[in-house]
Amino acid sequence: MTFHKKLSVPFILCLILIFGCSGGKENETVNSLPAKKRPNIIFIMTDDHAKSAVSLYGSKLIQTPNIDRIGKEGMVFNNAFVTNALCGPSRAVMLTGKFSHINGFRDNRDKFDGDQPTVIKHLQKSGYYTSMIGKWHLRSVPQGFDYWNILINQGNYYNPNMVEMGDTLRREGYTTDIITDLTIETIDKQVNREQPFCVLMHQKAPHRGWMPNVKHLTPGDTTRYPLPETFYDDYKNRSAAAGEQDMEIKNMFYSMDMKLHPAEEPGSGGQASFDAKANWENIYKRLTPAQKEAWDAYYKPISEAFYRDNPKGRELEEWMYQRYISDYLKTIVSVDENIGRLLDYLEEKELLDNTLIIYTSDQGFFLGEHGWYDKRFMYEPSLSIPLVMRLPGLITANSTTDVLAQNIDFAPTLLEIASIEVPDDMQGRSLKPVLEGTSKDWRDEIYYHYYEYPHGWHNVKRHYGIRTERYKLIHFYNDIDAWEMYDLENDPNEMENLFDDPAHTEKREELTTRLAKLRIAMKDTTQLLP
Ligand code: SGN
Ligand code: CA
Repeated sequence: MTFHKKLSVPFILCLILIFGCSGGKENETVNSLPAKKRPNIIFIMTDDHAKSAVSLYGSKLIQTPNIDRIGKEGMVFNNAFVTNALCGPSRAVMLTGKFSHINGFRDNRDKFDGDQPTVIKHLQKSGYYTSMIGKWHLRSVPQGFDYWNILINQGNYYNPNMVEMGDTLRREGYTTDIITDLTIETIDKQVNREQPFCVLMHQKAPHRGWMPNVKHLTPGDTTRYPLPETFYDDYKNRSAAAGEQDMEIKNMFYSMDMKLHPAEEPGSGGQASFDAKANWENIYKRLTPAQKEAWDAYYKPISEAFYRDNPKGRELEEWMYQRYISDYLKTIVSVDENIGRLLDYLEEKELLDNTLIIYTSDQGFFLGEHGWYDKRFMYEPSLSIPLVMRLPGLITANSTTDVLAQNIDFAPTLLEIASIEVPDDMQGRSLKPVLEGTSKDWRDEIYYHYYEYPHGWHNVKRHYGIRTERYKLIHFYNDIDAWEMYDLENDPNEMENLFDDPAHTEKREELTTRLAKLRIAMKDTTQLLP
């Protein structure tokens, strides 16, 4: 990796304020365990990685041997979910252990109130060296980190500008590799210290744009991926919310999504006012001459064949699906190989025995289910996240769990594993007893609330809901008042809304009452009016 140009020096004042008062905490502990006995923490989070694209969950699309290794040497969570399937909100939940309506970050327009307590601040205060590398997306300056180096906003797949403690640098290379390099460098500086470390490694991949590393682009590649059963969904038997979204693959952008050149833009891409072509030109311009050459060698023949063959109707839709999935998965190949590189490094430095490693994603993603890409809905593909954790001594290898876990649980889990008392106002629960195999009375329902409407991308209406082991109830509100209920055992693809089915009246009443109670218990007083 080479660093070139120093572009600007923003945030300096904030840094002086933040870092000027956060030093000198190295050997402080707030509990009986000496700091060095406490495990290090590596929290790896990707952006938009669907469970269906992880081989240990039985993916039909990809092999992810290194993510699988974390799971096989630790615990696999089969039922892990988010509270709000959008990037910024998920990150705010992870940091605070509180729902969006409490931490104040409801949708991607919000600015995270960094003055509030976070798991990172607690870890730092108790003696951990804390660091954050990669996608931040919370719009305020990171607080509570001894070191941070973040992408600006969504960041770029190639040659990203990154803000390192306030200084912006353009780094040359592929971002997934760069974030991993920086993580390893950060850990390497901590290896011989008594102080435990906690690093958040937040990859941009596999977020939209889906730009693979050129080394994974083999011209002439003809791999075909299976279409999901529900690809040609007609959205009947559901509320209007499912039909009125703007996240159908057939409307994707021809330029930035399909990588066609030259590209007309027949679809809305989820946001008709967005100038996709100009955006794509700016992204392409950032590539080095060598990257452009390898890029064009792969994508130019694809464009030429597309315009020559001029597919229409279902042939076009399926072509778009294949194009999308092919690039999406290639970005995950890089994620996985970099995790392998990180694991090898940890093994070489003998850090594997005393480091908690977590792999997860900020939410799930639609990979063609219902004809969609993106997330937001409380439906299974976006509500669910991959989640694996590894810490020998605490977690028995090859263990799995079906408990209903949620990203709200990450903060209390890290605290309890670091022997720090979990503050009463955190709304999640520590998963430590689950990891140890001693949990009793685990929750039997989870709560969800999505807010980014009518502004923002993809036109998904506001909604909240409850999911139990078997059932799900969702209320869409704002400019609609519609309910959906699913039996996940008989209808795992969520195609039959049972809300008005007389045979399910009793279940509907039960879930409606439970959801109302859950809203009160979670202190969600959001107005449900337009
Ligand atoms: C971008 C994407 C959207 C995506 C949001 C939120 N458009 O705006 O498709 O839903 O991010 O994603 S893009 O054309 O600019 O890529 S999130 O993961 O950050 O919440
Ligand atoms: Ca995301």
